[in-house]
Amino acid sequence: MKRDATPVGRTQTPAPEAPVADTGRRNFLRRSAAAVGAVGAAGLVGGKAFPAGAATMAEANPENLPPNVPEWNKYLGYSVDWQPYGLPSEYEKDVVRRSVEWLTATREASINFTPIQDMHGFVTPNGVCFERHHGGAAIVNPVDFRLMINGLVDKPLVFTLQDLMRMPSVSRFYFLECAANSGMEWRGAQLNGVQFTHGMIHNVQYTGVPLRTVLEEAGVKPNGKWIMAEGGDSAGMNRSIPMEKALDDCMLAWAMNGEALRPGNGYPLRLVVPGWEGNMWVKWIRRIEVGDKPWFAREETSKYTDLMPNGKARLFTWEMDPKSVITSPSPEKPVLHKGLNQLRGLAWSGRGKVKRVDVSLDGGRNWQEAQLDQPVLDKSMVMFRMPFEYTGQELLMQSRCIDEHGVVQPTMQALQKVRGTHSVYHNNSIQTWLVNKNGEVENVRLG
Ligand SMILES: Nc1nc2c(c(=O)[nH]1)N[C@H]1C(S)=C(S)[C@@H](COP(=O)(O)O)O[C@H]1N2
Ligand SMILES: [Mo]
Repeated sequence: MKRDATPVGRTQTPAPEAPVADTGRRNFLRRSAAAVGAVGAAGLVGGKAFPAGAATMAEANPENLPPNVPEWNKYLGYSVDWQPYGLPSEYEKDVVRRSVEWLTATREASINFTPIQDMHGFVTPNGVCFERHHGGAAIVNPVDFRLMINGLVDKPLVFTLQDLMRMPSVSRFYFLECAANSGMEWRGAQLNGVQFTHGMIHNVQYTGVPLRTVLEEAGVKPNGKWIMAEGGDSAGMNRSIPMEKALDDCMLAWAMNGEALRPGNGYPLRLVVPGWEGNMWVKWIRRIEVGDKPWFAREETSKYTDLMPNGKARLFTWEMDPKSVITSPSPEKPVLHKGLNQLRGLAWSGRGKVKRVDVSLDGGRNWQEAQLDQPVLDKSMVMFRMPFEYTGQELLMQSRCIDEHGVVQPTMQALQKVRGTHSVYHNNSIQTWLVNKNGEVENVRLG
């Protein structure tokens, strides 16, 4: 009998589209029957429920199932020359970066999001690390690349990439979170997908030279208290960084996860500013100037400042506070089975190590301690896991991160008491997922 050659399974899953912001959505009222009904339809995108899970629910081809010998078991496979640079399985084609059309005016000064719902551990694969560009991704020929150090130094220097690579290097895992991550959610539950609410983050192993080594080579003058890092892209994006941080744990990195940086993430060289907002991690870096005061660049005055309730803007809010999110279940990862399931999520703190992650299944009334994957590293993501029982009841899932300094991830209500309602950046509040009676998961705000 001739079989259909089309593989069954993920290839039939429709490609997910960008989510629709429903600004009219009401905050979800705790456990009220009317409210539960009201949120039921809100997660629909173009008439389709948010994608994931469809794959698992697709029907298997019985001819491939035991006791039959499956198709791939019968024929010679591909040669070793088939993929000089390896790509994921065709059945993983939904694990991709996605963007939101209406979020930015152009496609060059824009952002895409990491599919964190599909991360199985704390390492983000290079091909799905989100990218944020202010003037498009620059394509730099490493032969023509130079890094210049000038300003308040004993000897201004110009380095080639090879010069830098000859210096003593280190490899370290760090998360990079854009300060705007979860920025839409200040206004209530907005985007129905964890990729979109929390996906402006990645966690990779960087290899490079400590910035301290390079600055010492140039010799910082006693009045050199700040550096200005400048990018070599069309935006020439630049930021001021205090000398203390520059000499502490900053790196000039040429590699991520053991290979050269990807062009979109700053090839051939980027600044790594552990724990601090992503904007400061200047990509395609071409110049570092040493000065005695900050530059008050566009990205630290007009942007990346926080408007407080008194009408004044906070400047220089560098550290990323403790934060966590459950990545499965999530709107993209519905609960498909009654009985025992495994929950997983990601946690991080720009202030140091994650000490503990608590999980609640009832909207924050009761908390249990989740299990943390090892190793737990400084200013790196941690994956947390917890088994849970699903019997078809509604659940209100939350996670909260506590870091080694005892700083606890706040509720949005607590955060707004301090920050007011005019912020865009630095939303580290607790996320709530409503798991409904069908196992579908919805982004909700507890009122
Ligand atoms: N030169 C340059 N550096 C840059 C940017 C940029 O547009 N140009 N974007 C910044 C912002 S806002 C963020 S969040 C991070 C994103 O890093 P990624 O693209 O590797 O995710 O890079 C930062 N460094
Ligand atoms: Mo950013």
